[in-house]
Amino acid sequence: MNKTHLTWGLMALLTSAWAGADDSPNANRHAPIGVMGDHTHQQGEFMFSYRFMDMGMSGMVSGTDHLSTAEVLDDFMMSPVRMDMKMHMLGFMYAPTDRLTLMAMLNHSEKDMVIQNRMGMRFRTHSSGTADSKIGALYRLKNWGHNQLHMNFNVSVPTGSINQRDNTPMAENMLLPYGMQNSSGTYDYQLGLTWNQYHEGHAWGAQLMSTIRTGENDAGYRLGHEHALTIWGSKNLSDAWSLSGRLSVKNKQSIKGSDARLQMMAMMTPAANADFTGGDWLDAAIGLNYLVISEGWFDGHRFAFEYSSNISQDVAGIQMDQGDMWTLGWQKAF
Ligand SMILES: [Cu+2]
Repeated sequence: MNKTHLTWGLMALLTSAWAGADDSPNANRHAPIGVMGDHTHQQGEFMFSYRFMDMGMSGMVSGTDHLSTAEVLDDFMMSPVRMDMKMHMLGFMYAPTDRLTLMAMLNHSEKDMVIQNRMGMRFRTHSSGTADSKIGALYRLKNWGHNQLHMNFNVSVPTGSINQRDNTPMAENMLLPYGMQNSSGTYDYQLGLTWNQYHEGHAWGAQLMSTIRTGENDAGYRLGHEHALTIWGSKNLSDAWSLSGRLSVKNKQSIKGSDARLQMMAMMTPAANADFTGGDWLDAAIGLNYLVISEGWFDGHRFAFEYSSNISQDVAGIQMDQGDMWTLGWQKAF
């Protein structure tokens, strides 16, 4: 064997090893579970997913400053104390071609808010039901080296309700404030750009996503547009396990217009003020991805966990402290 043969042989071996490593199933081929529309599929593939998100907020902020309940009660008759939001998300993806992946998502939300009034009395309001649904497409723009760039386009259909009510000490069956509703009440468009860089032992990714709301809902307002950037990195612990870190920045505008039915309540609690809904948030998250690699029935199933915490925030008016969120997910492609 001469040098040329050896070189070609080595190159072939390296290429197949590299290609093998790159194509072989491994946990960090998917972004942290809190990221949506992070990956595309091969022609003919489809995928089911389920996510459970739980977000816990407690305390109030004004701009960047934390406020005590007593401070809020200096200006308002009632102050939110705690809020818990749970979301169940059922997802479906299908790729008619290598370039195009279609997706759909159904959501169910449950929200609880504990409120305190000036007399020191606390009460709880609850809302639950179908939230807004999403249909969309991911279009693969470019692959080069270890990189992939794709575009995201989603339409959010207002299948949720902007008329959630509950009993309170003031009145029975009262309309709940904006944050307790589970719909925008409008058709919203999401436009995004997603970059992934895959290596054998680690991966990088970033996603830019804008949510543009259209028109005005039946109650005479529309939620603020949102712009978000998230950047993540993940490291394989083995083929099956990967560890991830992620940073997200989000800018949200305040509600345009207001719900006339909340006019009285807006004077009583900051939660019912439409101008107190915008802001900037920076969150950091850590996550764990697990891909089952076995001969058994669970082969190819993915399980993932992510815990996210607010690092800094600058909000319009007086709002709830962003707090912590965790996400649990399952995914399986066929
Ligand atoms: Cu998928």
